Amino acid sequence: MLLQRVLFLPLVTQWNRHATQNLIPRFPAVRLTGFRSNSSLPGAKEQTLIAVKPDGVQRRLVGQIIRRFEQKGFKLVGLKMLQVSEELLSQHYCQLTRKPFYPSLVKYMTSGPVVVMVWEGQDVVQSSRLMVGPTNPAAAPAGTVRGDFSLHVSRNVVHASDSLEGAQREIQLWFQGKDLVKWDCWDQTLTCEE
Ligand code: DAT
Ligand code: MG
Repeated sequence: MLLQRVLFLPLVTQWNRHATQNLIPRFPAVRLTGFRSNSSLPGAKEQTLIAVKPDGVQRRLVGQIIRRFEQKGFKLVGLKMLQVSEELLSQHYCQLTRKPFYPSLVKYMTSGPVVVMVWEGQDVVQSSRLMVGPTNPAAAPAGTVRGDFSLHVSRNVVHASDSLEGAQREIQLWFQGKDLVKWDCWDQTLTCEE
């Protein structure tokens, strides 16, 4: 019992402080003590672009995909739903525009809305590629999004940036800086060692 109090009381107190701060935004922000930031870790502030493609949205997979990234411990800092234009798509897939499958890729990606997100966290670019799985779902292991939810490369449910540079480029393409939210996850010291 004593151990429980020692372990959990500071956490609950910390949560209450954050909850109170969020619920009463008109109060001046108070610098919270005892809540260590892990932002100095290399890769800790990495961000990546994840998009649920039109087939994923139509199949109501958005929630399940978000859940996987939340469960892993990543932080959602941007989210929107939109109908993609061919212009935006051609910038997003600028390296693929000469591929023979590009016209059908455009048709598929503009066939309905997409849900685009920016996730942040330690090594999020590489980790999310592993979570999403290889481009061809036939080669994607069970447990990956593509392995669990898709059959064919032309309908592979989700996009994930493939490199840090690619992620930065794609995030700037899809989001304005003001649309990304800076916030502290109260449990960040539980998901990552300082
Ligand atoms: P990834 O989405 O894994 O980064 P990519 O960037 O090479 O893969 O290709 C972008 C998308 O283009 C991919 O998710 C699905 C589509 N695509 C790629 N290769 C294809 C192919 N051979 N036939 C049909 N669509 C393809
Ligand atoms: Mg790619």
